[in-house]
Amino acid sequence: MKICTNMKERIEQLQKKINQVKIDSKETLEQFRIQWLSKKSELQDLLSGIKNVVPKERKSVGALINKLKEEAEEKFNNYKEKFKETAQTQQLPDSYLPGQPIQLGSRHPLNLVAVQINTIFQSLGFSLADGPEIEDDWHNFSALNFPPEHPARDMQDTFFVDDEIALRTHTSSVQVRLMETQKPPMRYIMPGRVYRNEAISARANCFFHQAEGLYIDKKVSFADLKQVLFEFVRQMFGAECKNRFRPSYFPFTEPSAEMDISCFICGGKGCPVCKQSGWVEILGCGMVDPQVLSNSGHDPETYSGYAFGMGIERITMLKYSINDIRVFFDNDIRFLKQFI
Ligand code: 2NL
Repeated sequence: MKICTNMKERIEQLQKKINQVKIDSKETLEQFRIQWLSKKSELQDLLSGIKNVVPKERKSVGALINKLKEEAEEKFNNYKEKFKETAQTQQLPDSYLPGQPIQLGSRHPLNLVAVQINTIFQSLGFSLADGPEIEDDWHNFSALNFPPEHPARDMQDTFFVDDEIALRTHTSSVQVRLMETQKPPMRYIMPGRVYRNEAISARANCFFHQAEGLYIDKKVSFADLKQVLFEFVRQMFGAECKNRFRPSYFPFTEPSAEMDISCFICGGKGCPVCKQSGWVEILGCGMVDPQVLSNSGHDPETYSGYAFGMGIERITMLKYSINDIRVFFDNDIRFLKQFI
């Protein structure tokens, strides 16, 4: 009899306990299943203890335990259903929600200007060319008429890998490679990165970018060179832009010249950008030296050619009024995002 009262009390206690269990997640639901519905649960324990109940009471006590078990199962199934539903609704994407905007990058200003230079010269019949950034002495210096004692051959000015190999100091090395392998007429524009062993400042970096052009054919003249460069300036800086040529010197061209354009900041009146002169230098050029032609396998009696070279950073700084070359390489997003 005592056992029976104990059993009923225990059943009531368990019922209270089961009712009090809070289920608010899949995890707490699983805990509930283990605690109340598994083979090791207290309810199962209770059922196995039924043999100790006096036979008279066994039926009613058994019914109470079974009822409790059913209640626990019902509670479990209800929550199981509930979590299934919410899991399903969470999985379904709401097709009416606006999409997440994709953050767009922007083009680097040097790339914008390089592509613009390429496009202009391509419209004038030039083809794009490319070449190695690590060069041998022949292609970077000797073939281009650099005398053995030229300062550019010094460790102070050039990054050498060993006696024979260096990081190219200009894209002319690629032009030499083209001349060695192609037959005239040839007309190439060659943009690329070049390296100089210089202290980094607002005006100089240890690497920068050049675009160089080369045209070799029979009867190429300085007048042809001027005409192509006039058209480049017209398309790049506008028809109102004036220009002038000044004599200059490069080891690989003869005669050589530098081209200035009227300062588009002040319109030629004088300002800090043009250092009050009204003119800004944009490129160097000249007729390919006959020695350079024969160095690369062409008879200077039959062929002539012109070449020009410009710094892409310089053109970009002029175009966008940028006064410090280092901003191109800082990768500061506040600078870069201004260019679309
Ligand atoms: C400058 C001047 C120049 C060249 C580059 C060249 C190439 C060959 C033969 C002859 Cl293969 N010349 N290139 C000619 C004149 C000037 O660059 O101030 N560049 C930034």
